Amino acid sequence: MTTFDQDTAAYWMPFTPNRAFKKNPRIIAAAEGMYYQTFAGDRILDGCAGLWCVNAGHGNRKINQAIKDQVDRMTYAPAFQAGHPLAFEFAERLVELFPGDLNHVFFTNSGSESVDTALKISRAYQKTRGKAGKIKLIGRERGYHGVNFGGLSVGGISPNRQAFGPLLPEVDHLPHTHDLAQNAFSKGQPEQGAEKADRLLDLIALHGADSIAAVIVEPMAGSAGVLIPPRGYLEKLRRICTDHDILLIFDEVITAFGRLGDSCAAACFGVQPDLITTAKGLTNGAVPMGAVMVSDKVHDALMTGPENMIELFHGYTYSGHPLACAAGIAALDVYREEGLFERARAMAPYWQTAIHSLARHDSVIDVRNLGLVGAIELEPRDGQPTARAFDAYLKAFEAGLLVRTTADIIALSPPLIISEQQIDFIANTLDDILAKI
Ligand code: PXG
Repeated sequence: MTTFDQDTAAYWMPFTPNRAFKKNPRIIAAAEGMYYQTFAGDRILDGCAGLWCVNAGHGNRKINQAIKDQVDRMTYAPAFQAGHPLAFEFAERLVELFPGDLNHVFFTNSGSESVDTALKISRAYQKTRGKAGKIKLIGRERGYHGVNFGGLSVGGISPNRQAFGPLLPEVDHLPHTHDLAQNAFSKGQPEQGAEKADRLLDLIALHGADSIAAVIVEPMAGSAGVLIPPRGYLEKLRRICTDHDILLIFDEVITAFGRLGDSCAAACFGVQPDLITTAKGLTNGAVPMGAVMVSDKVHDALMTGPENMIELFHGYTYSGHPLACAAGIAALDVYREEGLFERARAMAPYWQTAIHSLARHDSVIDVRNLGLVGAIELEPRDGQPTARAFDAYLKAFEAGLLVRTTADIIALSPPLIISEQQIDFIANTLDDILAKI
């Protein structure tokens, strides 16, 4: 196909204003390395690593080859009551990469499924050790944990929730940590706000620790517009959870696999959760897959009862799918061989300087960054929330740069293979656009 002349009516696009999009579709024809290509032959620099997933860049040869080889060997093996070698191999490789005693892996097919799996494992854990009353799940305002009912219930982005109630009962939320009055234009982790973790103590006082199974947070919130944890905040959450016998789940669908310059945010911040949810960079986005990393404590508590009985009545037809495992093992090889986590860490200071140069524009009310993540928050236009950022999005696309916007925030998360020149291109392109909007 060298042009796009398809009828667009049948495809109901996710998280997209369908009617507006179909009047003016933006269609991507191909992708390689840092770039997309349109049918007109224009190159577009990918400022978002797909949707935060293509950490090693598009079309990595080694990952593609691994998938092709596996296609010829076996494209499916039953996930229940039988296995295939790649799922075991991939799990072993993942365990090596994650810190502490996260020594067990439950495979899913997406971030949303990883989250619902982690929430279910948390409740099952509490029940199996005789704490059947510990059922409440605590999320956070502005949290994004995917779109299934569990993740939606602990999530805190109101438009995502409003049409779909009632959601899960027995859920409560911590306040978010975003505080422009105190922390605007912070470089890296903001200084102020660790005490927001103390609100968990209020929820414990309100509900009783005996009723709470788990707390789930994104260590760095991505979808809600890149909210960087204040210094000391995650450490405090960990301490409170430990003190009150509550599981701590880090949702690392975005932050795992190098985004912050380490294997995951838990390693980056030196804070050890009991479970970690992942997806996206797990396979470099090449084949859909998610994985929940589970600690010895939680896993071992569930490995009880008669040995011929299923320990956890949960799983998916495509858990540990052979093509996804092949892609994932190759992705881990590429991350290691190309030193991409270290590369992200090494590039982070250059990235920080480049994107903070955009602070000079009047419409910019905050610039924030961590690892290879950045956000530029714009003053909303009077009576037209989101319009200014979407204008920037469209102008950037025309100028050959793909960014993400959420509300009036431009979010950036390029593939970890980005060069200094390409960082300059992002900063210069946005600089021109911000001068005009
Ligand atoms: N948890 C977190 C923290 C996420 O960021 C999910 C769960 C759900 O993953 P799935 O694979 O079910 O989509 C996500 C997904 C964006 C953007 O641009 C972010 C996500 C997805 C699409 C776009 O901010 N995060």
